[in-house]
Amino acid sequence: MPDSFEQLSDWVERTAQKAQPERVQWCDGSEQEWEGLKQEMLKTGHLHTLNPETFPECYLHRSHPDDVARVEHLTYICTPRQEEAGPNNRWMPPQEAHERFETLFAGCMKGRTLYVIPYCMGPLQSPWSQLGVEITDSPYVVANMRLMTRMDPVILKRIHAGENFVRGEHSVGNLNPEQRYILHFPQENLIQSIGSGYGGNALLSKKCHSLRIASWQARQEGWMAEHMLIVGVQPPDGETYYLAAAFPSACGKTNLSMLVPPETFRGWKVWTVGDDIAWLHIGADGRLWAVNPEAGYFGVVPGTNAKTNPNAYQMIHRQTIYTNVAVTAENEPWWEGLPQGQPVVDWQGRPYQATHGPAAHPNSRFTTRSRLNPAWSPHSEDPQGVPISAILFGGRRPHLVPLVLESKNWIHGVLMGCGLASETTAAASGKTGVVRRDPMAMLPFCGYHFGDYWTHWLSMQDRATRLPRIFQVNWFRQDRNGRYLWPGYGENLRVIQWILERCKGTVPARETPVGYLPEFECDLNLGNLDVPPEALQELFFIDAEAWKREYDDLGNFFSEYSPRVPAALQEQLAAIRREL
Ligand code: OXD
Ligand code: MN
Repeated sequence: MPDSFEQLSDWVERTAQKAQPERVQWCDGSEQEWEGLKQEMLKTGHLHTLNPETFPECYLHRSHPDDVARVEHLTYICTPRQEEAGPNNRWMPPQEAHERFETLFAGCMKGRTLYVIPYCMGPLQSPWSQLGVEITDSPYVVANMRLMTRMDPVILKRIHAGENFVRGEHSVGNLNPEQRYILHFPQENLIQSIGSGYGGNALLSKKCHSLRIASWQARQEGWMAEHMLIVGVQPPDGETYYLAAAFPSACGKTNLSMLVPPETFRGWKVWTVGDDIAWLHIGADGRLWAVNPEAGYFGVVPGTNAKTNPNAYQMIHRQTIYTNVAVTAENEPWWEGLPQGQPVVDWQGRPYQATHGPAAHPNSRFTTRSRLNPAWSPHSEDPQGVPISAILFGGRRPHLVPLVLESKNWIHGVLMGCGLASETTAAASGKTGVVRRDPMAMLPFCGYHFGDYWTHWLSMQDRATRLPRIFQVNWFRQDRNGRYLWPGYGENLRVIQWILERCKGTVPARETPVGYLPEFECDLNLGNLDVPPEALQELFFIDAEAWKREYDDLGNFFSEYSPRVPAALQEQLAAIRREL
């Protein structure tokens, strides 16, 4: 594993010898570099300028139609022993993985530029930040990494001084899905990715480094790398409380992290620290402190508008890279869920026809710097991060799970996280709308055996003295006719207010076998909310028979991870099952 500048140079040279690019360019994230890249991409058609009057410095990128989402079936954890990766991961022995990659990588950059991207995850001054270097032949990747990570000349100086870094080798290859692999070698601090230019497969700093490799390191070192947003909520009395929330992909993490308080919440403020990934360390005070390793957003575009997410909507009107959205006659980006405008060109660049399907791809994305978010928290740059008072688990559950549920203790909270399940979305290739188990929203991202991961979660009890409370939320419960029972978006602050009150110990709760519920008639702030009483009844209804089936199913799911499922979780599950 290289840990010095000489070793970095050697690695770049060796990689260049294999890939045979026309030239090598070291990147530093500067404006000048961006100017050059942009001109080049505009010339080659990798980028298209959008309306400079209404969308200044915004560009559109169209990806290959077969390359629009993460590919879980082609993503591997490559450890010497299969049991290290666990049934939650696809596994390949390291040697075989290296050989497959080398074959596809040989000569793959002929006629192209090889870019070297040194980057930092986490605030530059943070003791918890990590360095990485990605080699890629995609200028689109460089353009995105410039927004999503901290690219700074100081990184090479730190590598010179001997600091370790994660290596990433990436090529879009020939974009053939049959020759696509996303390979992780946690023991080698190495990622190899070929055949895709899509975000999660190609921006190696994100899912590959900050979750799959980092979760492995976190377990060795006693911290946590999680698929969680980080948000600060400041009631009018002044003190800001920070929450971390794990929701599966495309379930509203970005919306919740930049929520705008509804009218009734005058004087409340919401601060975004992160919208996708949290690194959680135990502070000197025994609490969990969170940093967001990223410096930008790679958010889902469809559904974003002035009502659902006013901050994001405002933010993506400048300095944004759009991927796979449609375009209007005014050359403005367009997507489903935008109440105004008409698409004339679809995400594939064809004249728009309703019979072709959605105008924007359901997984179309925006990339932009987090500092452009009007709710951006200056604590995002705090080297220590922010202290976490509550952890939320949520997903798309049309039935069963109430609007909010509090766990009884840490073990019960971990069980809640294990029981997380959600409808699949367009963020990954495959069928959408199918409920699947996605413990802690980490199914696609945990770099090792889930049994060991749950043990690691439980072990936080022995390491930290003031752990956050754990809650489960569900904004997506539906009535018999498939209509959502809860308005969601800004109104979710009502639920968060209850969560904060519970953290402060200022409201009682109703105990049920599956957790604590608010007395919605008196403890949940429902002022000026247009939700009929029957809907509220249903939102909090605990169907004991359905929960029994849920826990039976969770028990079956656990048996896939046996014998590594911690006994404490099995016992907790059995106890709830008995009580039900
Ligand atoms: C993402 C994802 O892009 O989870 O954040 O797929
Ligand atoms: Mn995500």
